[in-house]
Amino acid sequence: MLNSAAGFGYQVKFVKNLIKSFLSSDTQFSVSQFSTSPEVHFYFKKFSSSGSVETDINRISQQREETYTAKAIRHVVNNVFTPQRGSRQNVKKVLIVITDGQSYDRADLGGAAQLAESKNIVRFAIGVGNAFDTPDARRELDTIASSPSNKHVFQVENFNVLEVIRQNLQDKIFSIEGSQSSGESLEMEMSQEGFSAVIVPEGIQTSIVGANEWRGGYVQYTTGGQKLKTYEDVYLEPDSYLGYSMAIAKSWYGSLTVVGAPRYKHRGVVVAVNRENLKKQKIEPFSSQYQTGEYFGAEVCTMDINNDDITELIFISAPMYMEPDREGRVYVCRLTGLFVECNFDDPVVLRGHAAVKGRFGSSLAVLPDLNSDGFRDLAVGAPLENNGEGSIYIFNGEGRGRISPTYSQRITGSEVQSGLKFFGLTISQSSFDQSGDGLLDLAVGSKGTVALLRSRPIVMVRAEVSFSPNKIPTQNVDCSKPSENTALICFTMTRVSTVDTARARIDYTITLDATRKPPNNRAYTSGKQREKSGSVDVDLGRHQCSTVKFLIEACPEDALNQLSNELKFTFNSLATNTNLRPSLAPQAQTTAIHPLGFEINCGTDNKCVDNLKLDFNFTRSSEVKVGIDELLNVTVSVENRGENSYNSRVILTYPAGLSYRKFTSQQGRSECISLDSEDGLSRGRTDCTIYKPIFKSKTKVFFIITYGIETNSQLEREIFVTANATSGNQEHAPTSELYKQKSIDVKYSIFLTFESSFSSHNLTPGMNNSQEAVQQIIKITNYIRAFNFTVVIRVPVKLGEKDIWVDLSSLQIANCQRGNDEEPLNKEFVAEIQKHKVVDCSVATCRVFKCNTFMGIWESRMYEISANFSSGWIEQIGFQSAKFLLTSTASLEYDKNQYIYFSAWTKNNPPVHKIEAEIKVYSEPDYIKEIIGGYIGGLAVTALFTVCLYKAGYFKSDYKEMIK
Ligand SMILES: [Ca+2]
Ligand SMILES: [Ca+2]
Ligand SMILES: [Ca+2]
Ligand SMILES: [Ca+2]
Repeated sequence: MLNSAAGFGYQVKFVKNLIKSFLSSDTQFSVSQFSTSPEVHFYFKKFSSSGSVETDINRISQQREETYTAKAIRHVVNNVFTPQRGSRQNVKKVLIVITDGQSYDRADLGGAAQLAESKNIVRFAIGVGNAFDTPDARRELDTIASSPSNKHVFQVENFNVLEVIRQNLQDKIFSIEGSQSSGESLEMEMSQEGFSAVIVPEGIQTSIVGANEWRGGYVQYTTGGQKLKTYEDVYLEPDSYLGYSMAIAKSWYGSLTVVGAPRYKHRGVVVAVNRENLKKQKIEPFSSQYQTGEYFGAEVCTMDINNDDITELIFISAPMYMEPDREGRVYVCRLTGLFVECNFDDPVVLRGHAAVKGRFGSSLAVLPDLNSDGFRDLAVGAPLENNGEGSIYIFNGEGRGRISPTYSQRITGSEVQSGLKFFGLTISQSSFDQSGDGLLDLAVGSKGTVALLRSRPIVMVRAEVSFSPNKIPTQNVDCSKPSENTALICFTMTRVSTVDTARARIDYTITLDATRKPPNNRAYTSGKQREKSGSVDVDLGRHQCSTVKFLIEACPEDALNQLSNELKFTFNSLATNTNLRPSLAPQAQTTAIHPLGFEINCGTDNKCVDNLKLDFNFTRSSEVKVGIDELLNVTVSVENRGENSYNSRVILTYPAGLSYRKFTSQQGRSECISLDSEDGLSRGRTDCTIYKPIFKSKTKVFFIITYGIETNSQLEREIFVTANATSGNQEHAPTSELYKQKSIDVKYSIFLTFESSFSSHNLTPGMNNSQEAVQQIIKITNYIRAFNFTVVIRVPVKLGEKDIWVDLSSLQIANCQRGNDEEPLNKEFVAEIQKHKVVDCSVATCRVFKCNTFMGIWESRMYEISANFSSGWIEQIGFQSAKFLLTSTASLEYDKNQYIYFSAWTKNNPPVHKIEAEIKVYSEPDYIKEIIGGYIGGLAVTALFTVCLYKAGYFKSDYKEMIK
């Protein structure tokens, strides 16, 4: 509708150009001019019959009357948009009103617009010049135009620039051409609707990838085709291609439409739209990762791995992502609640083979569970691999909502059929059994050909091993030879997927006692081998067995821990005439331990609780006499008062000075080995096994361990021995007695010899003033070991009331201390002396000298008693003429707790040595002195005695025999 106001020539030119731009399309035009009365210049019918109306338009002349816009609209609606005037059914009707907004029938504009609306006529109002200067004029344009007015009202400064809006108006008209409904989504045309589509609970959802200048989006329809919702993202840039790919993800909290826009900013983005509230999550790789042109989001797909109707994974492909050696990748994202987590920091990606071109990820399809492990699998197409031959990859879903990033299979186009091009360009989103074998098949598209790939049957193989006998005997066995056993190894193949026949060869290896490193294995086949291999052919449902004979070491040390025998097998499918070769289910256990245990007799609970009572003693020894005793016998007893005890042992420890000599079994079966202290500091250790391998219930052992004691051993004053009983049983009765420690005193042998001179003196009784010089030498020699001791010398000094010596104070012994004088026990000395002819400390008062000394081994020391006799004391004895002995003594004092005197015949008491002087009493004095000769004689005795010691082997420490 042209306004008859100013600028009419420009309006005519505008209309001509507008019509010209639609000439190639199926658009029809009618032109009217409005003033006081509207004038139709030509109807649709005329336009369609002539095809070009340029001449008609050139002939239009301006009316120059009043402006009645409402009246004109009503006229056009009622008289032009009618079938009689050539208006077609089921086409979009558009009314363009060019006006300056100054109509005389403004009050009726609303009604006129309503009338047009009721006939689904879309109205554009082009306001020219002053039309926007006044609010009334502006309102007039809004009233005329369809809503929203911002899309239907155009503004131009004046008529001569009408041309600038023509392109825009033309696009809008062009875009609504062919649409069924009016008044909305002018941007929907050219939308390429259906580029991708998904089925949703409400019906179907199709993408409109070209809508809004290729920003894209999607539309939701009911199954009946009624439009429900449209999703457009006005913030995306033009040419983003949102909707190029689309998938639905489901969670407990609702569902998402996952839509790819692979040309967004030339790198792509994926949008996850909440289907409830249309809230969106934008998914895009970090700027450090993305590549221009990678086509991120070219394909999206969602995977419910475990068939519980909840999506675990979302795959997003970027088929043009370039790596140095390959092209294309698929990002693996997880769905958490309604959030898509791609972890772009360290993304999980699926990749194909190295190839110059690959386009890996050009197609994605979630497959049924191909390998029958309970998890769905994924196919990814790479149609440009192998110079455009193409291939597809299979990735296996896994538990806990994951997918293995390593593909399980790659199928190239040439494997399927030679000459295929772009194999894997598409993969069918649903799989059915087309081959009729009950197994699902996979349709893969390539250029001009669809290939149907059959899936292989999946079978399961179970291995069983039984042993005969099923327990290794432990009771009353002959420990001199190994025991025999036979393993029966059986395999059973069962179907996992639908299949009637299947054959396979099983190659197996059994490793006996596999957890022990050779040569510690307790079982072996002939030739001491621990491994035995073989193979069997199996059919579906049938049991196939073979046997392996082997030996078990006789009475092994460890008869408690079972033999862990490992069976490994490999599966090699064999062809049958009807079926494809089977595959082994991935969950098949191809390695397993088949234990063989030892016989246990431990009651119904099969748990052995032993109750060991350990004790020991030192076998009649109350102390260790170093240098005297050569051996120490330790008697050990162990009793098992509970259930069978396994690998029972007794471990004794003993001090460094003892050395293991022998083991003597007294009762029961036991064996000991021992290791003496090597460094002289740590303790020696004796390790005894008791009834190896099983110390049965209610059994006892006794044995004696003999340790040698070296003469030069340096031991503590008290030594101790420990004994500890152990067993392999998990549990010991609480009343068990497993540990004992016992001590024994240690004494060191000592041995000394005494020698002294023998002197003879003649005295005349009654000559009180006569004197006789006396010199006695005592020599002490120390053998065996160095030690501290005291020599006690007792010298008679007084008989009755008379002094024996002239000057008592001069009686001294060098290096000795004088002690207290000791009174005799017997005061009646006359009769005693007359009877025994001896004057000693039993009848005389004696002076005591104590000589403390330390003497090394083989050292000697001499003490000298030197003084003058007086003769005045002799008279009181009543001798006229006689010979008697004046006897001093030398004895030893030492620490009796530490040392023991080596002398069996004195019961280990040290000797009391007598130092004797012979006194001869004559009626007449005799001055012959014999002192010197006597002294020499004494020394001769000493030398002889020493020679005797040597000859008897004293120096070999075997002097005990010699003394006897
Ligand atoms: Ca799931
Ligand atoms: Ca699977
Ligand atoms: Ca099939
Ligand atoms: Ca028990």
